[in-house]
Amino acid sequence: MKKKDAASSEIMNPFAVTIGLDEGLMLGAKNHLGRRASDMRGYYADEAALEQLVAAGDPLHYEVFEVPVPEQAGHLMYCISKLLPGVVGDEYWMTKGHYHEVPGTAEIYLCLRGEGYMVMKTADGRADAKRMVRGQMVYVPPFWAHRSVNTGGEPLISFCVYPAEAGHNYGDIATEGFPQRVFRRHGQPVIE
Ligand code: S6P
Ligand code: ZN
Repeated sequence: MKKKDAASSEIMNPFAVTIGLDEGLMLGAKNHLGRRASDMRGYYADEAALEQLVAAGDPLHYEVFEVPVPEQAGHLMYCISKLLPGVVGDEYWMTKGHYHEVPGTAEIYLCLRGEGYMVMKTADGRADAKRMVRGQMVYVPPFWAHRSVNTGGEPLISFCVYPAEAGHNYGDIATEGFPQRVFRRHGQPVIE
């Protein structure tokens, strides 16, 4: 079924939202997603190290805050993504990563704090990674799966914006994985 677009709906009223740029939060967020170590099973190279982390208290890995808008073409969804620092074995903490369910939709990430990478891939075999530091904007074009990786010692905080109808496709990435991964080698991030 074709999703409605904003033009076929009532005109909504403008609104404003306060964002904690350094804390990585959105005041009044109605959607708050938190993923813990135990939610990341199957994503890291060192499964035993992940299980140790789960057994040692199952710490929070990342959070996403959203004040939702209608999931209709014409609207823009936006969020704050806060990825905490750490390693699983030698692999830096990362998000699951996803394609968009509507694959021809792009996304903008503006890094507000921390350091890391936006790791990306296409289904036809292309791969890329862009550095994320405060003030750096990464444009994720349509058809590119994307994952953020925190290579620093503080939270990696980003503001993201994408078409509201985009949705998330986690299934393909859960099976395909990303060809590029970021490991700590001699204390430094290395993309392998
Ligand atoms: C949504 C956008 C972000 C991620 C968030 C968590 O399109 O890319 O809000 O959802 O960074 O990552 P993931 O891969 O677990 O959804
Ligand atoms: Zn996305």
